[in-house]
Amino acid sequence: MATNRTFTMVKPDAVEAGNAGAILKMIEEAGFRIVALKKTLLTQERAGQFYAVHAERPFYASLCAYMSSGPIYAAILEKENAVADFRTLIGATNPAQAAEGTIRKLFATSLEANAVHGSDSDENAAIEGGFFFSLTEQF
Ligand code: YYY
Ligand code: MG
Repeated sequence: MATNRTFTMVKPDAVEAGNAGAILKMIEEAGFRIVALKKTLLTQERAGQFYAVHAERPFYASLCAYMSSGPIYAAILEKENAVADFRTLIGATNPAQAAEGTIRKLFATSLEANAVHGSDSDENAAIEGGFFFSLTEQF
């Protein structure tokens, strides 16, 4: 069966709360293979580069401050239909609207501090994975 890849971050709120392990366990149990994984800290400038697509949005400055407020886990994941299936696993952006049993429903604390990132397309998954990992780290 053909597989493809997505990219995720366990965001600062979830790492701070000690939920990174539980979240990675849910991801593996949902059938995703961890291709690459690291714990790291974004500067505000790097967070701004990662979320550059949102630069004109009113929440951008706060989002960049939040995403650099503490360590994150960055990971590349592989599965059949990875991008769409991972968006289903994490739930809606706003945890108040996320379905029962989704990662954001279980672990997010607010719209901004929503526990995890998930890529929105195959193209962005490759770009975002490359933001954190060299090709020799992706196996
Ligand atoms: O892809 P996803 O993370 O579900 O949402 P995006 O619309 O790409 O927004 C990125 C990020 O920005 C979101 O996870 C939380 C934050 N955010 C916010 O703080 N306030 C909003 N009104 C929309 C998004
Ligand atoms: Mg998005």
